[in-house]
Order: sequence, then C-alpha cells, then structure tokens
Amino acid sequence: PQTKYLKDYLTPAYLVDQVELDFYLSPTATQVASTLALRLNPDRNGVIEPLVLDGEHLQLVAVEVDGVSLEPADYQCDDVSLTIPAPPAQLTVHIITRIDPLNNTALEGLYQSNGIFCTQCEPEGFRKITYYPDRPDVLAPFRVRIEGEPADCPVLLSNGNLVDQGVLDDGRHFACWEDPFPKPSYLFALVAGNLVCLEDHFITLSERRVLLQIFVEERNRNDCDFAMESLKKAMKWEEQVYGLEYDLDRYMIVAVDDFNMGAMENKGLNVFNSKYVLARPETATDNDYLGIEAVIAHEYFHNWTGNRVTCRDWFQLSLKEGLTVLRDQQFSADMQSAAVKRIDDVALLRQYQFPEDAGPMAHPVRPESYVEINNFYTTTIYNKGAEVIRMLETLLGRERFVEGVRLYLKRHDGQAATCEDFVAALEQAGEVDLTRFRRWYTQAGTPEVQVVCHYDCATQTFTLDCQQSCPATPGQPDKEPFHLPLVMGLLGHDGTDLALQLASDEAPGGTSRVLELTQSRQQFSFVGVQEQPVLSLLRGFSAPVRLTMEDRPEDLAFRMAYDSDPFNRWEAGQQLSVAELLQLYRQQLEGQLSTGLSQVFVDAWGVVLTDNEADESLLARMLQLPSEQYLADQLDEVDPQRIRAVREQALRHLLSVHREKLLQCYDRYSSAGEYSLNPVAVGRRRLVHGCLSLLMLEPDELLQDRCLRHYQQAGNMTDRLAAFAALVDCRQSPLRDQVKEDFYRQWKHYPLLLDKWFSTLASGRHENTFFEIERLLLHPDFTLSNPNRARSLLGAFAQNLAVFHRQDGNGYRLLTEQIRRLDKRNPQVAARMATPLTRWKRLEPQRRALLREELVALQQENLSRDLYEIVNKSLV
Ligand code: HT7
Ligand code: ZN
Repeated sequence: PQTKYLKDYLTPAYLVDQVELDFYLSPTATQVASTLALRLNPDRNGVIEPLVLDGEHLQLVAVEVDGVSLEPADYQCDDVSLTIPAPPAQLTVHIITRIDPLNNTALEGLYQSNGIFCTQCEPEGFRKITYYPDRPDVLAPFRVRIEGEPADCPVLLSNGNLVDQGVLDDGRHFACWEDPFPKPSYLFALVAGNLVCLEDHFITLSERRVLLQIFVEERNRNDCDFAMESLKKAMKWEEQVYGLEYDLDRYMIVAVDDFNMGAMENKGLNVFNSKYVLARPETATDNDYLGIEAVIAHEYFHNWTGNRVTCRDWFQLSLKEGLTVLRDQQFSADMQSAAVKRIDDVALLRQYQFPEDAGPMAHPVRPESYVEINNFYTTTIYNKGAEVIRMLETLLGRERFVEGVRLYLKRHDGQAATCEDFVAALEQAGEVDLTRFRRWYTQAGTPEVQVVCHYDCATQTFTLDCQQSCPATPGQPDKEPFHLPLVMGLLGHDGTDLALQLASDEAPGGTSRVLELTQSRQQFSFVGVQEQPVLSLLRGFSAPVRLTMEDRPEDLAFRMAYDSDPFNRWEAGQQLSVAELLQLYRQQLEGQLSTGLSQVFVDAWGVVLTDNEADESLLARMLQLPSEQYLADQLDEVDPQRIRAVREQALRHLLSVHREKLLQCYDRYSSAGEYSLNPVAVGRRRLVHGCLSLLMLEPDELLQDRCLRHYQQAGNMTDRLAAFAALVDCRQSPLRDQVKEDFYRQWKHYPLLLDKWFSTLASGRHENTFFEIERLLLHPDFTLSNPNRARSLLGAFAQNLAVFHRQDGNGYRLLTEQIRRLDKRNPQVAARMATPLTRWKRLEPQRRALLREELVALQQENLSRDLYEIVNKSLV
C-alpha cells in the first residue's frame, strides 16, 4: 500500500459547481445517477489536466460528458478511479453506477443496518457510492433525489431542505433534498427506512424557528427525550458562549445500530450510533447519559467547526476534531461538575493518548503521512488536539480565545482551512507570538517536565527550576522545546493560596499564575514569600505533559486535603497512590516482604472517605486507585498480572482498615429515589458504587445479599449494572450464575444492554474470565457484524489487562484470530481493535515474545490496508 504525504498536497485540478444525485434504492442493486458540473481549477491557468474521479467497489453502468455517452476507449477505469484523459475546461459529467448496500459489511458508503439504508462518507466513503473528486477541499452544493419502496422506506432523507416529494405511477415514492451550503462529499448523507420521527423545535438568537427531528426505529420511540434535550442545550450554549447560531431550517438525527464510530456530523442530517441517542433510566447508565450529552453536542458543534469551515486535507483532521472535542468538553463542564469533567478528560488522555504517544503509532496532532486515513481518527488527533487548543485558551484567556475562534470562522467561512489558518487567527486575536507553540502540531510525543523548587528563607524567595524534554518518536529522534503554559499557585501552611509576585512584577497580584515555559530550561522566582510554601503546579492539567517533582508524601497529602484547585487535589492523591503501588510492585518483583500501604496513605484515603463536605463525584474519583493501564505506563517492563495483584492487595488493605466507614458511606447514600442526572445525584451513585465494589472484594453472605437486593431493587440501570458487575466477580457464589442468567433474560431483546452483559462478563477479574470469554464467542447473540457487539466482548477483553496478557499467550491468540475474521468484513473496526496488540515493546520478555510472534504471523497474511498499516508499523 501507498503512503500519502502532507508535503505532496496539490490543489484539486477540477472544482465542482453543482452535484445532482439520483438514488434508485434497492438492497442489493441500488442505482446512483450523478450529474456533476465541473470546471478546471482557475489556478491551473487554463492548462488542461486529466479529470480523475475516485471510486471503489462500484459497478460502472454508463458515462456521459456534455450529453455524449463515452465508449470504454474514451476513459480509463480501475479499482480506485475513473479518468477522463483530456476533458474540456468546463463540462457536465453524467455517471451511472450500481452498488450493493445489503452486502456492504465495511459500513462505509451506502449500507443497510436492520433494513435501514444509511451512509457513512467520512473520510473516504463517498467514493463507494459514486465516482467523485472525494477530497475535503472540493466543496459543492448538492441536490439529491431519492426513490424507494414506500413499504420498506417510508422515510427518505438527505442533507438540507426538503424541496419536493411525491408518489409515482408505479407505486414507488420519492423525495428531493437541496443543501444550499456548499460541502465536501464526506458530509453527504442519505437515510431511508422504516423510522418514526420525534419532533421539537428551537428558536435561535435571531428568532428563527428550527425544526428538530430524531428518527429511530419504532421500538425505540420512547428513548429519545434526553437526546432531544441535550441538543437544545447544546444549541443554546453555543449561542451564549460562542455567539454561533444554527443555519438551516431543520436539524435531523438518525439512530442506527450498526455504526463504526460514535456519530457523524453530516450537514443537517447527523447519523448516530444508537448508543449515543437512546436512553431511559431503566436502560442507560449515568455514563451513557453523559456520553449522549457530549456526543450530541459534539456533532452539533461540528456544524461550525467542521462543516461551515472544513479541512483542506485529512492531515488537518485535528483542525475540526480537536477544536470540536474542546468545545464539547467545555459544554459538558458547564452542564455537569466542571472539576470532575476535567479529571475524567485527563484520565482518558493518560489512559489512551499517552500510551499512543509512547508507542509505534505515535504521530503529531497534524500528521505528515498516512497509509489509511481511517487509522488516524486517533486519540492524538481528538484528545491531544483538544489539549493543544485548551492551552491556547489558557494563554489567551477565554474572552480572547472566543474572539480568535470567531475570527477564524469568519475568515474561512465556506472554505477548507488548515491548522495554520487556525493558529494564525488566534495569534492575531490574542496578540501573542505563537511561533514556538506551533511545534505542538508538528512534534509527536508527550513532553516531560522536571521541576525542582528552592525556598530561600533569608531573601523570602521561592524559585522553580524547570526543564523540559521529549522522548524520541517514530521518525522524530530529536525535539525542539514546546511552549507550555504552567498554571500554578503557592499554598501557605494553613492551606490557603498565597499572593504571587514574580521578581519582575511591581507588586503582588493574584493567587494563580500562568508561567510560560518556552525553553529547555527556565527559572521562575517569586519574591515576598514569607514562609516555605507548597507548590501547586500544572493546575487543571494546563499542559499535556508528564510532570516530575520531588514531592514529599506529606506535601502530596497536604495538597490532597487543601489545594484550592480540585484537579490538583485529585492529582496529588493519584501521585501518592502511584508511588505506593509502584513500591508494592517492586517489592513483589524482587521477592521482598511486602510492607503494605503506608500509614500516611491509608489515613489520607480514610479522610477522603469521611469528608462530608466535598462534591461526592470528586470524592468518588479521589477514592479510585490509578488504573492498571496508567500504572503499566509508569513501568519499563510490564507484568500485567503482577499489576493486578498489587492493585488488589492495596484495595484489600484499604478495605480491611476502612470497612466500617465504607459500609456507612454506602448506607448514607444508597437511598432509592427518582432518577436524576444532576451532579449531586450522579456523585452519590458513584460514591455508593465505589464503596460497593470495594466491599464486594471480600463479601460475607450478608453483603452478598445486600448486593443482590441492590441489583434486584435498582430503579435505574446505573445501580443495577454496578451491582451486577460486583456479583459477576463473586466466583464462588451461586448468585453469580443467577444474576448472569437474570440479566440476560431481562435484556436479551435490547441490543445496547446485551452489549453491557457481554462487556461486564468480559471485564470479570477472576481467573476463569478467559474461558468465559471463549464461551461467549460462541454465544448465539455474539456477532462480529455489529461493531458495538464486537467491541463489547473483544474490546472489554483486551482492556482486561491481566486476562488478555495471560502468560501462555492464549489471550493474544484469541484476539488475533478474531481480528483476522473481522478484517474480512470490516477493516476499519478490525484495525482499531488491533491497537492492544501493538503494545508489546514494554512487556516483560516472555509475553513480549509471544505477542510479537502473533504480529509477525499476521503480517505475512493478506490484510486490509487498514490492518496492514497498524501491524506493520507496530513491528518496525
Ligand atoms: N467526524 C466523524 C468521524 C468519523 C466517523 C464517524 C462514523 C463512522 C466512521 C467515521 N470515520 C470518521 C465523527 C466525529 O468526530 O464527530
Ligand atoms: Zn468530531
């Protein structure tokens, strides 16, 4: 397969002035008639070039140029394109193709999900529908006519406004849609099927009425209220914070069960994985609700950051994705507990993006090359991309940042832009120099920052000596220093924030500062510091770096109790935990007698557990020990089973000391009541479930019964699933099989909950989980055809580190075998699911060899381009 390079970017040879598409729907032989008004790009100065249209898996029926039908000798057609060698400078091309939606298992282009026709065109799916210059910098207005059987497809949808509809003599019916906003082909959408529609409306800032419609299958008609409310909240929030209004008269969302990712922002017609639309308390957990709120907002926000201003090429993907993730994070922070949202976002970044940045697929936020663009919808593009823009917000302040975003949107409205365009607009609005900052777009890897502090009592000066470096990543052995905003404060002995005065300031001002680290080494001195302070650095995780400071455990415990920045309160606790757990790990590894957790840590943890004042969500997060993945990330040679053993040893230690307090906390908050998603209710449930899962590590019969009651009497899925997960881990108890059967029986007809059944069982912590997973693969409800189902079992399995990384290598064999099969049906999902296989380099030698063997075997086979790229790069 070929590698594509950013440096090879060329403007399109032909522009498209108008697209007309006629669809004659049929499950196995849909006919697509396309009429394109094209003209030579004026930047070619009249020098004619061949017209090359992208197309894959198409059956070509006919081609005409300016009304004259072409003979096969007049054009060239291969597996990936249709070329007209010397066309006129202005021409109308008419092309008829035939496609097979029913057998489209890759779920790209036009496919069927439960009998519903739907499309997924980003990034390169449109070329599987018809021949077209399928690249994001070719923008055109689309007019679409869809014809289908009214019995199978009563609903016929496409982008924009409905301009005509009717019934034909032969009984078929049609609908015509017109999208006035020129758009790239990746934003095209078509949906047709037997769907019901839930309606509402939104009045915009300028008092326009927008029709809001959510289309779902009949069985789901009662599960859309939360999605609709989230949409209205997102519309209002974007007006209030960014001053941006929706631009069409109607906004449609369709939910389908078979979808490769979360959702897709097609202009005016979003297509969603039903997981991110459907919710009611009995079927969706708190996290499902929060996911829906975030994804609905994310796709809506794309209307400006992605659709009105799109990307010039796919190397610029983070231009729309990083910015839109940041905006959905800001929105969710305003809707929920902002501190906990930030903690969750950082935890996610560390759990997935940091390992990516340290692994074989590490790439800059703006990559320089790719083999398969589908592989670059990564956590680096999305989440690190959002962190990069968040740093711009920190450097500019919210007001100027919003001004900069608005300037960027105004300047490039209706255009395809680059990351550089974005940075230039922010630089101008913020009146700052972002020369060094731009390195965030070109250099991969997570920077490491080391800080050493010194307090000089005689001069009352507190100095931070900061150094930064960045590890080598594939193709980038050496890095230049990054521009890092370090938000900080100093805590006095009573835990209050001290007023800050840098040596260069005239007077003290404020208790929180942004220090800008732009060199590999820099010092910052604060004067007038009357006592030895405790430094609180990187507040709110103001830069995506690994920070090392020689914190004493007492200082961490102090910050855990007093830091005014809630993120850093949590972070101090995490650092303490990491240090404790790594010490236990090393003791085990070296065969030393374990000292257990330190008293300082056990006491500090107990203080959090009995804190009656702080936000319960924050407390719940503070009580969680760092994940196994995060711990693995701190080690040079990883033994995942040892990590699990050590983490469980620590949990049992905490349980043995604090059992009574855990029971009290569980009792205090586990009152039933009407389900609500307000942050206090969510926080209490998190706390209760944290206590329950810890208590259930060593459950007596009484506790098992309580857990069973918790499961049976739960008024919502959040409570039910937490108890289910705890019981699933009670291997010796007959209750385990009882609830396993009960959950299945109750929810076997509800796919999203059957997914949870599979994933909860695959996340089990006991030794037999692996054999259970083997059995589940043969379960009649397991299928690789549905991405959610495949992820629910295989994704959960691969994240269950101690089970996946069995010492005998059978975990690797099992996953590789399933990926092989999946690759034949759906390469995009197969490649994504192969990520855990690529993390072999830092495993201990025996597992490393076993995993590598599987990869080498896979590499010899006939793989899709998607999987080939992942496997190949991971072996370099
Ligand atoms: N912009 C979308 C990215 C996407 C996608 C969505 C569904 C299926 C396949 C896909 N490939 C790329 C989703 C988003 O970021 O909003
Ligand atoms: Zn997106």
